[in-house]
Amino acid sequence: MDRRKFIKNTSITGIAVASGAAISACNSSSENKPDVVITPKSVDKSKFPIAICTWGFVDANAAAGEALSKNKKALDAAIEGVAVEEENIKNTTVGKGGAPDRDGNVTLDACVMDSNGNYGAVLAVENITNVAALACKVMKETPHVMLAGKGAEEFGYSQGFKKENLLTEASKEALEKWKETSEYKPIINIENHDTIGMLCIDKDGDIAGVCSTSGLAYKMKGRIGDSAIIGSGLFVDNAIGAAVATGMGEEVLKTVGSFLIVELMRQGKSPQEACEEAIHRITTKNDKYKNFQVAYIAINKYGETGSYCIHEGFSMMKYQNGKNENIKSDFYNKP
Ligand code: SD4
Repeated sequence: MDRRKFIKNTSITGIAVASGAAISACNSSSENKPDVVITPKSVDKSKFPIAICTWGFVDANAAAGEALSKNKKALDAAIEGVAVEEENIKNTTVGKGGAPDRDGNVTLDACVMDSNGNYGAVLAVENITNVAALACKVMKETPHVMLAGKGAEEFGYSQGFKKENLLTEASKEALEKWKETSEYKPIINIENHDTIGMLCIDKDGDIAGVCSTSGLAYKMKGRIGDSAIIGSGLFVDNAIGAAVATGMGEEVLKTVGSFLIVELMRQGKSPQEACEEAIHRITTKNDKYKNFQVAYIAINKYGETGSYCIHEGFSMMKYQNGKNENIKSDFYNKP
């Protein structure tokens, strides 16, 4: 059987040709470079479960890790973890208490991807806190993958989500203060936490991910960032790995960063190398990179992880073997 046919006949769960502890590329010289395919036997499941998330969201990552330890599936655990920050009104970058757009509307973007490559997203949703769970409902209960604005909100109520005012007094005051200058200049490493992106591998070795945000503070009404967009804010391929982004969404969107990282891992790069290349893709194309932050985290099928960002100050949480650690990320912009 020739190689092309072999790949074609291979099931998506992955019969495989890779071996050893790292994903290796089948970089034959033929014009038809096959995908990396991983044999379930080469994955050491004793390393699992693992939960990683952007920034120092200790409680959110612990919640996901504990859910995974109780045998929850990767996506359910990630949604549970992210909900901790969506409900935290002190967090002005995610969910309830998130900073509004310049007209005072709190609009949330979120998406989920499961281990079968399914995707669901909601964009610019108002008055609903748990938008990652809502994105999951879009994935499971509708014939679509994305719902935006009022349609997403109404669908949420039909699914039992409650209507809440997401704009806190503190956010209102901060907006009034911002209006004194109305200078739109997204802050690098705002509050040292930001959009929450979470990637989980469950005990079975299956990968899923979630991304949830209130977007950039004082954005224009109607602005959508990367977080809910497949391939940009989040991408999961259960045969290879997953990646998730935080930071200046416009830059992530222009380089389709999370998809890029997963494809680089497919070609044999480690999660760390892939995150670095995705950041370099931005810094080489945009000489204004000193003015904004972008950060990525990634995990591969073996449970290896990586993270990289433009500016110092980003970190990743990692839960494994009952330990929940904050890991500082390496960064591009060094003096
Ligand atoms: C966005 N990436 O809407 C999100 C927001 C974020 O740091 O992560 N800010 O562009």
